[in-house]
Amino acid sequence: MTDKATELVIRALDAFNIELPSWGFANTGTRFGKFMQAAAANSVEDKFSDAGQVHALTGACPTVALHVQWDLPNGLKDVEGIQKLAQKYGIRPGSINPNVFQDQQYKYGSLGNPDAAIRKQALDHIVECVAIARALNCRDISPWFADGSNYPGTQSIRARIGWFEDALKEVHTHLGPKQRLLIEYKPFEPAFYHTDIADWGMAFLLARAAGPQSRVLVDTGHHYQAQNIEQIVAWLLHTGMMGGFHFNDRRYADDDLTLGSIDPYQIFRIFYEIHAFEWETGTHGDIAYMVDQSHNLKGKMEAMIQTVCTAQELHAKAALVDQARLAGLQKSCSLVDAEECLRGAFWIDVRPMVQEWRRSHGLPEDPLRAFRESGYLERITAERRQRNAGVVTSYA
Ligand code: LRH
Ligand code: MN
Repeated sequence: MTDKATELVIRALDAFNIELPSWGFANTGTRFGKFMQAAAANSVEDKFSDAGQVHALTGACPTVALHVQWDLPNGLKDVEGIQKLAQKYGIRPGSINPNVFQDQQYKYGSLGNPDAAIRKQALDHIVECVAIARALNCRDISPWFADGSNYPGTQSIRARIGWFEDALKEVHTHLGPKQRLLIEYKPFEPAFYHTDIADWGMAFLLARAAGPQSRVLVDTGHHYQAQNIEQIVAWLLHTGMMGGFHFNDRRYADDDLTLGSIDPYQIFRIFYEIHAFEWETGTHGDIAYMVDQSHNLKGKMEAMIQTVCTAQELHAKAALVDQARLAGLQKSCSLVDAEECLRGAFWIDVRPMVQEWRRSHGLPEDPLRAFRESGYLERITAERRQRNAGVVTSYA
């Protein structure tokens, strides 16, 4: 590879961080069951320890996303504990995820619930999450809403839009000057007739209506099969509404599989749109790259290390697209040459350059092998086996 290519990859990786989800280290499953792993994180301290280990091995994930109900069950009272863990494990709290989908009162929705008292409860929780983010010096609050309905005629879709608009406007008034509200959309599940925030357009309009510090969060698993996700990304970049990503992969629906395991070219095409935008505008996209996966079968630590390494490789490949040449080929409608210019970068084996980046940062060339040789898995398995034992889950 030319020095120019290596230089492009090094510069791209220096600017690339990806945030890990605390819940990706815990025992998770599907409605058909949860297969327990003895080494799984069983406390927020375990999650910081695991995230800290992945960052120590990869140098690319200095923050961990927190899900308030799971990681700060006592809300603001847990902030000091989190600050101590961040200190101890060298990993900063990242995006703050409210949870208005788990509790019983949210059966018919949270901000979209016909019951004003329940809407108020959900609003209060999200406002507390803004305060938690402020106390932890976290920039992004990223609520996802399971809200919707399962049968036609059972809810007023328009009334619920109004309730969401009002509530998100209220949330926005509580944001600190540097904070952002990232609105995540999802077409279905757990609601199977309508979901209140089902696609990028709905999230876009609600974010715009909420206020200038609100943006859209794109979870790659939250799209219908035929949707062109990178085109959505292009629109969000063009309109200044691109807030961040929840990266994962899927074959069917919101499968939450490891990034690049099914369709690595999809993530490459997304990174290409961002690199093209940054090249054309000379600006940095101000995008929160985050992982949102649940590792039901793979070892959670290995799956997370695999994910970070794959993200680095796909980001590096996209950085090798000759933007100037491609722009010319697009202008002259040189279809085959343009396609080969883009796809050619995807075929480049960037791993030697990524290893060089790791060496230059005193990091192991092969984080997965370094992890396997570290004894970390054996240690946490011994420590956590008892705490993870006896937790049997069944669908009914
Ligand atoms: C919903 C979602 C959301 C999270 C959850 C863990 O499917 O993507 O981002 O809160 O997964
Ligand atoms: Mn998500």
